[in-house]
Amino acid sequence: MSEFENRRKKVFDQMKDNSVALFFSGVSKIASEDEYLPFVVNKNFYYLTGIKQEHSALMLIKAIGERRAYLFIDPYSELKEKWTGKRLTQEQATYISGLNSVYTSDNLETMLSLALTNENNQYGDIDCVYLDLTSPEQKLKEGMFMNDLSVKIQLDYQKTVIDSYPILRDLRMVKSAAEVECLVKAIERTNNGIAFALNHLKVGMKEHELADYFELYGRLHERSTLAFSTIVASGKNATCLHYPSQNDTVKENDLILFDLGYNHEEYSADISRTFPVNGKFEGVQAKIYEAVLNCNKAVIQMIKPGLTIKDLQEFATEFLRKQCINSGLMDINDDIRNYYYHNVSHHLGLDTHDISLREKPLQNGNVITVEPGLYFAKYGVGVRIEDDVLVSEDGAVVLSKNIAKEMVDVERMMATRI
Ligand SMILES: [Mn+2]
Repeated sequence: MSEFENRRKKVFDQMKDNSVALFFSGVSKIASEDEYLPFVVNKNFYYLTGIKQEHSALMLIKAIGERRAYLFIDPYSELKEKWTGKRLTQEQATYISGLNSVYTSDNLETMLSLALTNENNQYGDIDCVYLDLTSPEQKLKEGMFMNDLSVKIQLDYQKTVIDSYPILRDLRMVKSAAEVECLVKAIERTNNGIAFALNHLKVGMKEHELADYFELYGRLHERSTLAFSTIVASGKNATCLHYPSQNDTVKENDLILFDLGYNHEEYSADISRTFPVNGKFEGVQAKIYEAVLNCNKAVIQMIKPGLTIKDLQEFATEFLRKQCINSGLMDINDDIRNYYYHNVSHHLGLDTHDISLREKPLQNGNVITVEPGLYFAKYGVGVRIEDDVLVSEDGAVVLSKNIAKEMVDVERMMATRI
């Protein structure tokens, strides 16, 4: 069974008998007259088909003793291809998705109507229809369309509408080997992009130039898209978590914080590292760096199925508190939340902050970030060290292990830049 077929099987397994499920790829958004924003496929649709073409749909029908899956794509058009580039043929769509029943998208409405009309229906009486109603992505991008469709199905066809989001969320939280491989590729390229940016690092340049070099590397290598807006922040700016302007000059005695990642096949890397511009961690910088690094390693060490992300956060907060007191960075009466003000972990996958049920205990196959940080504005220092790890029975497998983080390795890396 192919990867995508296997995923569809798991959705089928959870659908009620006599039901239909619909998934849509979405459409390109208008940027301005005759110009569209780059198309970003709906992640749940992609997860079930591997298809990245706009205006496509997947219909699953689960009748008693029968499972049917239909893919709908735009009719192949030579003219359209001359204007906007490659379009999938039905054969190519079958090859990618493993779906043998591929129809042109103008058939969707008729076929849905046939499936939902009870008289002489080859599938028997369908009772309910699954729609993706509440995934954050759906609410943002296709909310209006989904609401209209939901109303139509309830009023015109008298069918119950069920939210498919919980099914997809729970499936997507557990990664297959193929998904982990995509994440590893995204992470490896991100590692190369970091090295490329560091090779161009010079005192006196603007922070955004480093972000630009990182992004250029991705574009030069398979035009890798960004998993999220690149963060490069030097000195005190690193104490702002999503520091947007990146217009300051990089100074010799600053630390510089990178939080960045590329996609590979829609899967996101999410990596943070902090480097000394002059090549050496000094004084208070070294103290802060060491506290964060110790915390990063301690959290990775404790990860196992059964714990929750909340457990990791509580552990990390207490760990950082003790580290800061012991190394004299913080007074015993001071509140650690003044210096550590975000979460230590989130799920990672097709979305950088992947859809998940945060309170659900970790399972084999989850991929999460581990990203403690400390931010001391009074010293002009912000440090975050973020790895991407796979949860397994034997603990955490660090997918980003090739990206230097030990102080000696980081210093060696800075000394051997090209
Ligand atoms: Mn992150």
